[in-house]
Amino acid sequence: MIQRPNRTEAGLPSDFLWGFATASYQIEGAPTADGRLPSTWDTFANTPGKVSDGTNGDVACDSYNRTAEDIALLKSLGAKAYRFSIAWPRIIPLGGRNDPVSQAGIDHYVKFVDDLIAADITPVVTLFHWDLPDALDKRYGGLLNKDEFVPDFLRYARVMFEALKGKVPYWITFNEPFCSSGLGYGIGKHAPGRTSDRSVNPVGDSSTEPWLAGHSILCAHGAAVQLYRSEYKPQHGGEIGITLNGDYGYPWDPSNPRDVEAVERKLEFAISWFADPIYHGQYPDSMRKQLGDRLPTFTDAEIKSIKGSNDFYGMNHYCSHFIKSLEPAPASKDDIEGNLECHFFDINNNPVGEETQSPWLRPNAPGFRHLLNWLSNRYNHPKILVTEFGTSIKNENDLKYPEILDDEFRCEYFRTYIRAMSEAVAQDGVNVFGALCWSLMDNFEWSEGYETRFGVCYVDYEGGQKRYPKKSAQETRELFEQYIGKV
Ligand code: PNW
Repeated sequence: MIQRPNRTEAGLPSDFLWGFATASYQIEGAPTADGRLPSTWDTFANTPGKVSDGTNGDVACDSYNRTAEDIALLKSLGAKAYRFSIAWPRIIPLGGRNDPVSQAGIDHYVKFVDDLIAADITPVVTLFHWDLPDALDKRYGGLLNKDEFVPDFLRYARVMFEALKGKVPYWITFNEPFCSSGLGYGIGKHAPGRTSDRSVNPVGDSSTEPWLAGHSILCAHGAAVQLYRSEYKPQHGGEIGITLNGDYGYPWDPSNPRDVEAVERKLEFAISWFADPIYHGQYPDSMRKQLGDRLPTFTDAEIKSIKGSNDFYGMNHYCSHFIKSLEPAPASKDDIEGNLECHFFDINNNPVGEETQSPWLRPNAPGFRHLLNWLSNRYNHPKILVTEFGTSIKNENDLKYPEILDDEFRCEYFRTYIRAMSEAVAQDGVNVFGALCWSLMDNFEWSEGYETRFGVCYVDYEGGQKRYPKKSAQETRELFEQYIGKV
């Protein structure tokens, strides 16, 4: 660990970049505007039984038609940065490298970025936040077909690098490849919903497909970074990286060495699956050992483009679990997590945190600081941009306006998490240079639809999508302002 003078217990640098995050399919609506065609998420959400409340992103927050309103909202909340994603099906509706581009779609995002800059808000742009053009899935199997997917993604990336050159200081190639691969092709909870579980989907093979999908993403990321660095960065500057999700783990039984070991394996299966090739040039040994040749291998050219491809580490982090090793390892049941189980309670029945509306999320702020240190140590102290953190609240959706604006639980989440991050920076020397709260506003929460809210602003879906800042919108601003400039 890098030693820093312990000038303060908790603080963030004076140029710290803070703000809010969203993603195209979750907020935009307008599914056919400017020539947009369906993404795999449109198809998935419109398949009965896939989204718990039977909804889809057809209207969502209607942000495609409310860009000025959203920028004014960000401004009123004091945000310095905004992370949003571009919808590939708006840029190249059919998706492929020989398919036509939609100039209207491109113009929309160019204007949006220009308007953000004019409002003095730094754009943080994600190229792929899960809305793959459905035509590519139908044409060749999407992420499963690396040789087709990589050149198609590269063409899309080039169109956006060209359109936004000189305007975007932080590019993110992919959001959470673990979710695209593991949830999309392993358990089938996300688009395209493929899995070996025949009660969920008649097609898919969870014993191989997640690793193929993940491999395609890594190769496409490497190729896009190589393109950016050779043709855009020299003249236009800007940094590029990938966003990886990762929750922290504690041993379910700290006195059991198998559980202690399983914690490391859990972090490797969730995070190092992608981060090890990027920082160390190969998949983690624990994954190779368990998966054998079900885990693909890189060609020399691929790994050359992937190793060293992060200018910064994009970190999404929400929560922690207690980790229980599965013994003996069942044939393939829990491959995706690494032959282990994640629990909310430890061996003595202590909860990791309080219940929320999300079946996978219980807040535990110390885990955030632990994970920041784990990443910093394993990957040689990278610059970290926290691209998402936040929480849902149990039964928040039962509340009506104006009571719903009093989101004390979310305020407490941000109080403890921003404090933990500020301690990691000030006391442990972890190099975090920015943090974006998930989310600017309530939105389409994937397979949980609109019943689960993550916004610091309430969206009235029955009242014309009007946005109202909750208490946490003010609280996050005060918290960042309190810590910024203190190291
Ligand atoms: C992330 N899970 O998704 C995404 O990047 C956001 O789009 C999303 O809205 C946010 O976190 C809150 O969920 C996840 O089931 C979705 O473990 C589901 C899971 C994890 C992350």
